[in-house]
Amino acid sequence: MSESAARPVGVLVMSYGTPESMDEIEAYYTHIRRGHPPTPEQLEDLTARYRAIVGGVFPLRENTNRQVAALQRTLDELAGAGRYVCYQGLKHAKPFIEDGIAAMAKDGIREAVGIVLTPQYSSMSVGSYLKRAREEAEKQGIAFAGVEQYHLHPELISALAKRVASGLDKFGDARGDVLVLFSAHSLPQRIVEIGDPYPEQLLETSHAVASAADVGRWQFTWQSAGQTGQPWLGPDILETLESLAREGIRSVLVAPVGFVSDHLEVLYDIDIEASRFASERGIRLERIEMLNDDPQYMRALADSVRAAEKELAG
Ligand code: FEC
Repeated sequence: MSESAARPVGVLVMSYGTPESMDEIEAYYTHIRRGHPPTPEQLEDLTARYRAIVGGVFPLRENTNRQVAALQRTLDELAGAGRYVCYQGLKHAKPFIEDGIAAMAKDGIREAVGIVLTPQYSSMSVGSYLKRAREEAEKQGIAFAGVEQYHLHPELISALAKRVASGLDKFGDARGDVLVLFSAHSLPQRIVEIGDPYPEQLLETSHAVASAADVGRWQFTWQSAGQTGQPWLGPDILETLESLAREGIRSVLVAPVGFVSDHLEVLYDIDIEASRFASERGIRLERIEMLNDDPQYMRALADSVRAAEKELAG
C-alpha cells in the first residue's frame, strides 16, 4: 500500500450554517448578503422568525453536528474505522467551508471528498459550496472530489417515501383526500436561463417519492423566496395553497424534499407561516418529518462519498 493510500480520506460535510446565538444573527445575515448588512427592519424580521421557532435556540447547528457524527459512524461500519475522517464546513457560519479544509490539511489529509447536506444540484447551492471547497483544497495541496447530487439515491427515496406514508397516516380516514405538496427553496428565476438542473432534479425526486409511496395526488411548489427585487421561481407555497383552497382541497401534506433538517425554513416558513395561511382557508396542513440523521439517509450519503472517492484515483 502506498503512503497516500494508507492515509485516511477526509470527508467535508457541508451545510448552510446558522448563528450560534441571537447576537450573531446580524453577522450571519450580512454573510448571506455577501457582506451587505441588513437594514434594521430586515434584521428585526429575521430575529423575530428565529424567536418564533425555538425561543433563541438554533436547531440546524445541533442537527448538522448529529448528521456529521452519524455519517462518520456509517462510514466506519462500511469501510472500517480510520478509513474516512469527517470534517464540517458551513456556508454562512463557523466552521466555514475553508476552516474544514484547513483542519484537514493540519491533520495531514491529502485526499478529500466533499458532500453537501441537500440532495439536488444547483450552481447557486451545491455548485457554490463545492467551488469554495475545491479552491481551498487546491491552496492546501489536497486532491478533492465533490458529490454533485444524490437526489435519486434509492435509500434517500425510500426514507422520504416512508415519511410520506406516515404523514398520510396522520389524516386517518381522510387519507384518500390528501394532496401531497413537495417543496424546495426557491432561487432567482435566472437560473433557468443558464440551464441549471435544480428544478428538474427536484421534480425527479418528487416523482420517485410519489411513486414509491403510491401517492395519487401531488404537486410541486417553491418556498422561502428571498426579497431581492428580482424574480424568483414560483409559484410560492402560499400562492399554491390559495389555488388549492379555491379548488376545494382541504387536506395537504407538505414534503420539503430540498431540505434534510429541522431548521428555520421548515419550522417557520412551513410550520408557522404556511400552516396559519392554510388554516385560514379551511385547509388542514401537515408536514413530513425531516430526515435529520436517519440511517437510510446516512447510507445514501456514505454511498455517494465512496462513489466520488473513485474520481480521486484517476
Ligand atoms: O435554520 C437556519 O438558521 C438556516 C435556515 C436556512 C436554510 C437555507 C437553505 C437554502 N438557502 C438557499 C438560498 C438562499 C438565497 C438567499 C437566501 C437567504 C436566506 C436568509 C436566511 C436563510 N436563507 Fe437560504 N437558507 C436558510 C436561511 N437563501 C435567514 C436571509 C433572509 C431571508 O431571505 O429569509 C438570498 C441571498 C441574497 O439575499 O442574495 C439565494 C438555498 C437553500 C437550500 C440548499 C442549502 O441548504 O444550501 C438554495 C437551511
